[in-house]
Amino acid sequence: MTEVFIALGANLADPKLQIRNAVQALQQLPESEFIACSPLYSSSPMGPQDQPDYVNAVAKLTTHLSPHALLDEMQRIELEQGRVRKEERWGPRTLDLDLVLYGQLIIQDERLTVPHYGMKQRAFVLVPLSDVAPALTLPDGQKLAELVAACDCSTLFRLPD
Ligand code: A4P
Ligand code: MG
Repeated sequence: MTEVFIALGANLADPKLQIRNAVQALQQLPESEFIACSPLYSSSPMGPQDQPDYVNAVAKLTTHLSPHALLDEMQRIELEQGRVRKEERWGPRTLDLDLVLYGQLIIQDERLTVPHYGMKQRAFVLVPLSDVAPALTLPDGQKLAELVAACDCSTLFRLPD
């Protein structure tokens, strides 16, 4: 079993409900065990500003699925929740699932970049990740706690449970 972390983001069509439904779908994944989900956070959009705030969270699982089989499952869940892939970079979406970490593996191919390329700069990934894995060290040896301490959390708000 490999420990994996998946970042969830949504900013359309009742984002909180989208995240809750996605968590339920992740709980049903084959060959996998759902361990925990962080609290939900509200965050102002990174990228184009003419879109609603996001709801973000991070889920922790263990899995026997390969990284690519897991990505297939994640993309199936995105599509089942009405995701329409548009041209605009960083545009609004009903649900985005990003594979943040797959154990300590480093993956770089045409479908997957793991660790996720933006994770170190994104408070909306780092903070919920540290909720579910406070003692984590990244594959490059960096401590998550140090990245969290250095990140700008000024537009990230924990939502009430
Ligand atoms: N892909 C490569 N690596 C990965 C990975 N680690 N996890 C490939 C998931 N997918 C990965 O993804 C495009 C392709 O990336 C996939 O086909 C997969 O093979 P996508 O979901 O269609 O595209 P995207 O998400 O629109 O693009 P991108 O650049 O990944 O966007 P991001 O980085 O996910 O950013 N603001 C706030 N506050 N909160 C957010 O959650 N999210 C975004 C999207 C923008 N602004 C945001 C947030
Ligand atoms: Mg994505």
